[in-house]
Order: sequence, then C-alpha cells, then structure tokens
Amino acid sequence: MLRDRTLRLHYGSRMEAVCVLGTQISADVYGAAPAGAVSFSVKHTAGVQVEVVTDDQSQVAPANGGKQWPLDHRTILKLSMNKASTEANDDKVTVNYYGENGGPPIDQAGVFLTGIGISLDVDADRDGVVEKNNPRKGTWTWGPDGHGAILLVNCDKDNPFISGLDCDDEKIFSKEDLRDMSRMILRTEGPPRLPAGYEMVLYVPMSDSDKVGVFYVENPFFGQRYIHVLGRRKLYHVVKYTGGSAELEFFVEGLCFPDDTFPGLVSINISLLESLTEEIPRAPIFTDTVVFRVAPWIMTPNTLAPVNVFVCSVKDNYLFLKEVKSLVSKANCNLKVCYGYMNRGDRWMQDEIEFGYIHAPHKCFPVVLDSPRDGGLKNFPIKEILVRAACLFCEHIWSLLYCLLAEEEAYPLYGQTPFEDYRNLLEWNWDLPMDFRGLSHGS
Ligand SMILES: [Ca+2]
Ligand SMILES: [Ca+2]
Ligand SMILES: [Ca+2]
Repeated sequence: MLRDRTLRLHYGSRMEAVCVLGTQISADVYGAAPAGAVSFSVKHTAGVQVEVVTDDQSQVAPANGGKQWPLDHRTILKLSMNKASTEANDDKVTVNYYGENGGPPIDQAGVFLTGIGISLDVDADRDGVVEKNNPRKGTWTWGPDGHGAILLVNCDKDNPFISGLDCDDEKIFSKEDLRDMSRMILRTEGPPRLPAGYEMVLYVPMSDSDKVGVFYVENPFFGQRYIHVLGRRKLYHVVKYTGGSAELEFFVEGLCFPDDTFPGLVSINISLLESLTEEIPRAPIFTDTVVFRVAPWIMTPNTLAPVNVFVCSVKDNYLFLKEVKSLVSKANCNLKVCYGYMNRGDRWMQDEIEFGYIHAPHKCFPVVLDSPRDGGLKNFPIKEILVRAACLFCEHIWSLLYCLLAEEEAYPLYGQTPFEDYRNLLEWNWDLPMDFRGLSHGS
C-alpha cells in the first residue's frame, strides 16, 4: 500500500524525513512561507525528484533551482526518490522564498531526506520462486492466469517423536519441515541504521493469527535457529533492520484448512513506523502487504459418481457390512466384498491409503489415511483392490469410500467441509501427475 503523506515545512528551518522508494511525499510550500514572500524556487540533490503541483498542473523542478513559481495556496511539492541512501539524510530539498522586489531569497525552508527501499515478497506468480516486488502480491485470483501466493497447512509429521502435527506447535525440528512452508522475503535497502524514531514491524491481522504461523531463521550461517515470530498469540514482530542491501528470509505455514467461516485468504504486512515526538505514538508511514491463500484439501474425483465400493469382511463386522450394503444400493453402485481368504483377517485394505492431496507451487503432499496396523504394505488384497503397477484404483470409489473411512479412523481433516467445489483451484494445478488423481497406496 502506498501512502501519500504531507511534510509541514517551515521557513528558517530544515527538517528530516524518510522517503520509502516508490512512494511520494507532499510538502506544503505555501504554509511554510515567510511573510512578504510572493514566489519560490526549489533546489534539490540528484537523488530526489521534485514536482511542483498546482491543481492538475504538474511541473518538474530542475535540480539547480533555476526556475521560480508564484506562491499559491493551491501549490504543493511532490517529492520522491528512486535510489536508497547510503547514509542517513544524504539528500536534501531546499525551498527559497523571494519578496516582491526579486533579488536574493528572503528566507529558506528545507528537508533532509533518507531513501529506504522496503519490499515484502512472496511467490505471487506461482512459479516456485519468490520474485522481487510483484505488483500483484497484495491480491489473489483463481485460474491458470491468476496470481497470488499459496500456503499449505503443515498437517504432516516430519518428526516422528512429536505427538501432534507439525503445525500444532511453534517449533521447527528439521529442514524437511521448512520445505512444507512458503518462503517470504523482506528486502530492505538503505543506510546502515534507520534514523532515530523509525522501526519496521511485521504483523498479521487478529483474525488471521490462528490461521498462519511465521518463522524467522536466526543466525543463518552458524547454528541456525528457527524463531516463531507471528501466529497464534503473536500478532506483531519488530524486524531487525540490518542496513545496506539486505534480505531477511521467513517461512510461513498454514494452520487450518478453509471452511465455511474461513475463506482461506490470509495477509501479512510490513510497516515502517515513524514517531515524530516521544509523546505521539508511532504511526505507519508505509505498509507493504502480501496475501496467501491456504490451499484446500483436494480429493479430485469427489465430484464423480462412485462406481464400485470395496469393503473387507471380517468376523465381527457383519452389521457394518449390512449398513454399507444398504448405503451402496441407495447410491446405485456396486459393492465388492473382500472375504477372509483375500484379506487374511485384516479389515484394512492397506496400511496407508492416499486419498487426497494439498498442493502449492513449492510442494505437494498427499493426504493419507494411516490405518491402525502396520503390515509393511504386504498383506493387503492386492489382486482384488489394486490394479496396474502404478497402484491406481481403476474405478471411482472415492466419494463413498471417503464417507466410510471418515466414520472409521481417518486422520481428522479438521476445519474443512468434506465436500467442496474447488474446480477453480484445479484450474491452476491441472498438470498434476496422474498419481494424485487416483487413489494410490500411501507413501
Ligand atoms: Ca515467483
Ligand atoms: Ca512445528
Ligand atoms: Ca511438515
């Protein structure tokens, strides 16, 4: 977001201000004039561009101050910078005021400027790489020509020794886990230190704080440590400004799937805060915003009618089979029962069944039903259930199977309504490998 702010110049003094690259600052040239002044000129260093604007008329002010304008209450100056400062206050703008009779200036007003570049960046064009300052990073649209960054719910478990899912805590245990997260880079450019009274703050809206987690890598070269900086109870984080041309890397994870109360969009902001005096609270003079959409859980064929439903018959599930049979006949599809000689006493058709996925440009991972047994993926009724080497089911059993599995011990896919229409999302990842469109055995 660009914010146009106004500097209150005053004759006889020179103020200091920070100008964020890509933004414009207005300066009140009329209100700053001394008594008796009727015209003014503007002199400035090469790093600043100055326009003299009166109503709709705008004229570029030459750097040498060689042109004069009449003082008019409608006239303002528009200042901008396109290069970051190497030292604080290394650019300046001086306004010279002239009296009725011309001659040398009767007084001056001026401002010292520090140019700072700030850009919060994400992979808004969805090619897997975080680009620089994509102009569309703050909005999100669907489809193959759409734009906007994507976030995965970190609902797997990269560390087998923790009890919950990766997104349940505020820690990162491995680099593997980082690969599930979306990268976000804060690029800054400027003098070695921010001028006194300024600070940069990264923050999320209160409504998004339970949907997203942000980590920062501390000490990237020696003994890396991942610090949880935003999410859940942490609404803001003061960013350490390091000077020069710097890139701070953050990792972002989704905490919950979209549902009827959460459309899936989350935003993260960086603001440069300014405090003019100690009594006045700091106020943002510049804000940059990025938007992510949390990728929904997709079970591609759940819009297709089921054809066959497979179920295992074991010694204690007679009633369950009866209920399934009744349900299947209502759905007008076939029921295929795998009897004991096929399933060898195991009610689970496989140890792990992949029956959906979540996908972002940087990562795709399957959603897996992990059955209570661990048989090494050997003793399942392979000839009845699985066909072809690729282990794809050949018929559309997904919808009904999901209903059945959900009643048993499917991992809770908390938050997301089981059946939602995500045709739009499929448009942007239609080129997924075929494996993800079928039901294959787990990874
Ligand atoms: Ca990109
Ligand atoms: Ca974690
Ligand atoms: Ca993970």
